[in-house]
Amino acid sequence: MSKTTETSKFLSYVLRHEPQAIGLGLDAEGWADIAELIELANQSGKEIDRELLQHVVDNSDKKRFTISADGLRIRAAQGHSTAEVKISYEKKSPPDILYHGTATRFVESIQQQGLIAGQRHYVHLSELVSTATDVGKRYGKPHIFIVDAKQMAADGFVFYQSENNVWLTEKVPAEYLAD
Ligand code: HQG
Repeated sequence: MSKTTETSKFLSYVLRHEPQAIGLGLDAEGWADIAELIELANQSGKEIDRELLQHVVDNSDKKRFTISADGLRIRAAQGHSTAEVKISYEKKSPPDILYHGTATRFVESIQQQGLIAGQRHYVHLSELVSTATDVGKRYGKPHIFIVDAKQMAADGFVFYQSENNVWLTEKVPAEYLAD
């Protein structure tokens, strides 16, 4: 694994899931102080400096991380599970159709229960089948669900879009899913 990928995974871990693993604090919007993050990472044996951090942020295929305009703070754009964070995403009207990629072994359960957020704060949906396919492949043979986002929005379900264009919603009941 390259140093860039390794650092990206480390950042996902501490900025989305377990900031306490290195003693890091995140505010409710998910922001960490970059100088503090670097110091704590180094103390825990991860060699990171500002340059490497910037390189990871600039080269993230999914633009997973955002650096604040003043250059002092960093956060993960989405995907959080830690209770410390509750990003105030802006509500946004979704496209008519969105996609969710999963693995074939989850299909039956999803058809029964709908899509649930699980550990994360939201269900993640994408505008492109290709993105959904890549997401599904992480867990096995991919299966794509088509989400009737237009009907969900009409029925009062709220959607958000993260800084890196992932669509988020709290759940998708089975009646809005097709495959
Ligand atoms: C599944 C990546 C059984 C769901 C991606 C998924 C994404 C159910 C898994 C982001 C279920 C959760 C998130 C139900 C949902 N029964 N299984 N009722 N409802 N599931 O990783 O959406 O590379 O927490 O289909 O690009 O796969 O990390 O969510 O397979 O945007 O930046 O439960 O992570 O981004 O898995 O992926 P996850 P996800 P990064």
